Amino acid sequence: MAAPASPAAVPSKVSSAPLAKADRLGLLQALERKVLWLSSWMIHNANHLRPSRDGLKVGGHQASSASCVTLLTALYLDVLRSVDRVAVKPHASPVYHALAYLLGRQSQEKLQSFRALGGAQSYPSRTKDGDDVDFSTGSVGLGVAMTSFAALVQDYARLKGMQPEERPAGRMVAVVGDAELDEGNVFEAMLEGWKHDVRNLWWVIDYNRQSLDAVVSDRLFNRIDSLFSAMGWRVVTLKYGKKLEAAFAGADGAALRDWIDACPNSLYSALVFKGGEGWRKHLEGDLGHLPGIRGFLGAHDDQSLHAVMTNLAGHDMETVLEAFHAVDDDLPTCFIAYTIKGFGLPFAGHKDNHAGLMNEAQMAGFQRAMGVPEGQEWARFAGLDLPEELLEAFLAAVPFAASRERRLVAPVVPVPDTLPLPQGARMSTQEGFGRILNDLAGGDSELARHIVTCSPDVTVSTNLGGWVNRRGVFDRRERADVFRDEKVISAQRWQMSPQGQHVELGIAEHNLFLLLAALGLSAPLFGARLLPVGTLYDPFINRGLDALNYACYQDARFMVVATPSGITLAPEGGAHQSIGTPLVGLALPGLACFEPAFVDELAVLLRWGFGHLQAEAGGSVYLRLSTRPLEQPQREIAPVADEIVAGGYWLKPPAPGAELAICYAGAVAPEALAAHAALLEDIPGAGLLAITSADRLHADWLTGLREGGGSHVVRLLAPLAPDAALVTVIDGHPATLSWLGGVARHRIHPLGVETFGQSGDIPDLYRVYGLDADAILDAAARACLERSGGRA
Ligand SMILES: Cc1ncc(C[n+]2csc(CCOP(=O)(O)OP(=O)(O)O)c2C)c(N)n1
Ligand SMILES: [Mg+2]
Repeated sequence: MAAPASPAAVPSKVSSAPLAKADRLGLLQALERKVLWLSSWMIHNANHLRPSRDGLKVGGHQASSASCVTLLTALYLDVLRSVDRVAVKPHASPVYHALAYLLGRQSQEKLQSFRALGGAQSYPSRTKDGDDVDFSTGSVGLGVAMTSFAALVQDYARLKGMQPEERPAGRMVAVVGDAELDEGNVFEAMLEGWKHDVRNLWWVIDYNRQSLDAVVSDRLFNRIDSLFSAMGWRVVTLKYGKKLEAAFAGADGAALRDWIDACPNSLYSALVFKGGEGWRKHLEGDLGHLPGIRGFLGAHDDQSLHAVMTNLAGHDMETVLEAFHAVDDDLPTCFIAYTIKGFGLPFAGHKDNHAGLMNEAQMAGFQRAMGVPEGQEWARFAGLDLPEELLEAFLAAVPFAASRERRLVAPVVPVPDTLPLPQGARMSTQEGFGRILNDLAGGDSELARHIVTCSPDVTVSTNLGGWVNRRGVFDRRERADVFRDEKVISAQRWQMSPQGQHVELGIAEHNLFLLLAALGLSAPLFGARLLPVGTLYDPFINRGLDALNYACYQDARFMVVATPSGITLAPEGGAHQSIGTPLVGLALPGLACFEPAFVDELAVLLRWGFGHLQAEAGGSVYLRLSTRPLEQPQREIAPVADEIVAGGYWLKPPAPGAELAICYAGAVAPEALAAHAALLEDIPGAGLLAITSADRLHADWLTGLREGGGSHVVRLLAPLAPDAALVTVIDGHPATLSWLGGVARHRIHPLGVETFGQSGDIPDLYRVYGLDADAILDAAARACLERSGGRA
């Protein structure tokens, strides 16, 4: 087996719980068997015993689960405390649920309906599972990285005194599949974690040297080991268990160790699958000339030889416990635990076992071996030869479960009725955003105290500079602003300290969304309410999209302010312009997407957003802003504030029975206004609809259709003639608004951007891409022609 470069010594020190060490170990080993049984049975039940109605394989991962039974049992039933927060590798979901079941936090019914509607989820889910999952996992690599950002957020809250004093720091723990380390996002997060000097972080790598398709390269882990060390992590390698170590201590044991160290991963895996006979043949062939090895082989029958040769540390409870308990500081620590995929199951080590399921006969054999009587498959202690009271008492005293309620609550931060409205005749929404935050930063409101901003190296260019000048950059330590101290004039004052309220990230957008996910869960995870606002360039939402999706899936609450957007960012060209992001906003659950045109609309939305982040049935918010300065309307916004939040209002109301309306979103407002003014000569009743949120309008429309009671968009369009035409226009994909034609069966002429952008100025680009006033008028003319029976 490929040996990591620098196996760390594992000091021995075991738990100081009242039970004697040996008793405790025995109990944990018994429960470990039970966890293996329950996780395997749960999957078997779902696939073989529950009637199938659709002919689909239900699935579940018996091999991936078996691989980390010891690690997870040790963690949950002995090592973790209730303040710790854990991301369990996705395919070990059954192990997690089995442990929760033993701890009385999961019902038998949910286990029986694993992967069925309402049952335990295939991959641990914070929102869909009822048994206290800390971090959802599923898309590999994300849960791992999430723990690093959670560690950062814990420090942010602690250093600001936002957590109760007496609450100790928890450990953020990821149980990681080794192939998860192929995901680049893990390393992006490691680098960012190093910059922020994160603490209390444990990554426990289930090093079974198998991924989905294959056995991993022997040379890989030498690299990975050194990567962790280079980032300042402690690396603890758990390679061999006690039985193997004892064999190594025997006669010619060093040769045995050398043999197994040098054994290629593929051969080791194949021999694990083949069993005792295979081991014997290879050891006789390679080391049979050594008397000590001959003695060793003679002393073991095939079964016990197999047990010794597969005694890797990740399956040796005693070794695992020693390693975990030996760490008593807050240095980020990576445990590389050698394991066998499918350990204890018939397909252990087989390279194709990822999706493998035991068949009926194999399961029957496994059940006999586990000593679980028929009919008692779900019984918590059946087949364990320890008294039930002892097991119950042990489980009742598990430190992790000491606090019944691990999900914390934090009081809602009051939001004022209105936010300050920046004054100015011409302004972009981006500038308006920066000025509103700057204004908040200058005050002393509760709201401002709970806002935390973050940005992936675009803080200044997304207009957060004013806020950061006033509120400072977060850092574990006070750091001087050297440029300022040296009297070098700069508009940016970046004072770094634990009081800072801005987290500056490197460019990786993926990290931004993971940080927002962690910040956005700080109330339930750490009991500290934070109102996170993250800024980035709109096109780069796609760069971090899986992490954004992940954040929303967990119901983390945050605001994304994406600016600049669209081809309105004209000189920057196609690589910096966004087309499809409004559709992302429309399609992503849990994220209310808005595209205001004017700063007074933005102020309404920001205010509402801070409430929405905190509302029970609320969610996250995405504001798609622009750098294009627009003439600001001088008006009282309050009368339309609710409509702005609902997604749209008539900027120029249509006459009853009007035959045409222009519906626009965002920065194309001047073109829509100009076209509308020109149209009024021919179509005096034409309306101009400001769409502030296609997303909210659309969602509300569908709800209305399903549940009756109408919807905002139906009411908005009601004054128009039944055969009226709509010309929609957005600096984004036209499908964002084209659905409006279906609301009241109006004829629709959607304008927007369908091909990649390029450099230019706004007049040129809007002309080329068909968003200017002429394009809108052309579309309106075609619509009128259609209505009069002419051909477009
Ligand atoms: C982002 C992502 N890509 C692909 C998959 C499909 N997938 C599921 S498991 C897996 C291999 C996991 O291997 P490893 O992390 O080593 O887990 P284990 O061996 O413990 O099962 C893959 C590719 C996924 N879940 N997420
Ligand atoms: Mg693996």
